[in-house]
Amino acid sequence: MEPEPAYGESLSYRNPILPGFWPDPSICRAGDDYYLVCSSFEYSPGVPIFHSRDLIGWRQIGNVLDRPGQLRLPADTLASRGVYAPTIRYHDDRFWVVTTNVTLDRHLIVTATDPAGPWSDPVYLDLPHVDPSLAWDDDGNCWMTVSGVESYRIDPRTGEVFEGPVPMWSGTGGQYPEAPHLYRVGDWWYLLVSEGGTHTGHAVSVARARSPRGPFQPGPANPILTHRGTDRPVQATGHADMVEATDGTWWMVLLGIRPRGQWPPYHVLGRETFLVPVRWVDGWPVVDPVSCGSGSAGTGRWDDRDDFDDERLGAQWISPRDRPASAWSLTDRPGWLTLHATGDSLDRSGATVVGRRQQHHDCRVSARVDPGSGRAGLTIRIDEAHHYDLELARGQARVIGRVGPFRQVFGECPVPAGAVTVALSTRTTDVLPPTVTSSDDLAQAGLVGVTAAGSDTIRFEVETGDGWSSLAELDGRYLSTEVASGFTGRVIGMYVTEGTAAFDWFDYRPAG
Ligand code: 6LW
Repeated sequence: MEPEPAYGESLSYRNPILPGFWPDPSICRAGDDYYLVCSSFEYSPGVPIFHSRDLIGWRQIGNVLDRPGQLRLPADTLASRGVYAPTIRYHDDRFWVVTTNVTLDRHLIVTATDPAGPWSDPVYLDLPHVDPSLAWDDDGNCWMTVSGVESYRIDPRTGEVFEGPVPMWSGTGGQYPEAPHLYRVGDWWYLLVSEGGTHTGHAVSVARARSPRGPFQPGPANPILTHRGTDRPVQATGHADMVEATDGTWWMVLLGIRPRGQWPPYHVLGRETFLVPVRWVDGWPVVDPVSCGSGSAGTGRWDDRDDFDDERLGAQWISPRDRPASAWSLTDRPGWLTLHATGDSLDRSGATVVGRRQQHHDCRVSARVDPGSGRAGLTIRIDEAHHYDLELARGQARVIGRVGPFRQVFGECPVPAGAVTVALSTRTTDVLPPTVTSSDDLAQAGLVGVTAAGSDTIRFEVETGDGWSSLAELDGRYLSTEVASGFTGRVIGMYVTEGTAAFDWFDYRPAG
């Protein structure tokens, strides 16, 4: 007989279950199906939604906020503002998502009978705080909990507020008590709260009460999950939600980061989604620390080639701020994604960018691009002030780096007219290779951006007809959240900043 899997380290799945910038996960179950949503910030469409049958393999089935009537992210929306921390619940034969557009300073609720969409127009609630969640009691009352932590009794269909704020429980004293979720388990109402901030102090704590109104009694072993002060490879664990599986076991999804380099560590993939089993001990949830399993890539298959042959743009494609319908087309040139310039610089919001998340520390992206008579290429970005671009314009390819106030051209070469194939690859090392003991060795090994803390290198290549030419290798740490600040991670995109360009295909491949 197969031994029962032990909790934690030896589970047969690999974390993160969603690698890349998919933070603030919320999960629900409807029959045998699980659904998960994440924050999307200044990117549209908003609130990516995933489906799974086993909690481990996830597939994006759409985006909850995918039309202007549901989401507006004007060009002046700041990076890392926009849509925060959604919650998804299944209740009364329908799906409910509540979230906050912090740019509008409003919470909103949308519903759907099919989680792949369409989702309804929003009902807005002008209540304070972030991280709204919904729970229904036996009397049919709907409680919206928010950071703080407090709750409001509302009508989720109209947005009417009947009662509140009702103070709940604010954790054990850590900063930013947030991400509250209420669960009915047996005769108790459990309140899960995150505290300590969403970076390395992050923690998850629990309290319970006989009624959603409280009084809440803290658990005996808070925080029930934190990696603060440890050398675990996954850090900043928190912002958790729980679900009861079909077999009666309980599971927690949460965010974490995978910092690289020894000191100070930095992370580039944003806050990612992890899964851990929950045990119930003496009436309280217990979780073990989060590990990555045997590899750093998630269990899912994330390699992805888009030939732009479909009628609809895939759900993985996101754009900073609103993406006007006039900015892109799959029909102007059939089999190609055509992009029209809406702004003339990637240094300012408003430019046309269609991208996807970088999900693996080591990956390779290639694309075939016809810049026409304009200016277009591939960009890897955190925000408008932190991006590296491989740009094609008037028979030249060049690499441009923008970091904070600095902007520089790093490499240039002529390219043939018409469509050109370009590539961008990322390569990381946690520590120095053993053969490298001096800065001369570094130069010999062709390693850039390497210090005693390890490396993160982004390489840009172009296919000129005579094979691949390397244009530049840049240090990736400047495209990290620690440098750029904010809540997001890297996105790799196709862009145009002058005229009209067309992309025949885009290929994303985890390396190794
Ligand atoms: C979110 C807060 C947090 O509202 O980060 O991780 C904020 N926790 O709960 C943005 O994602």
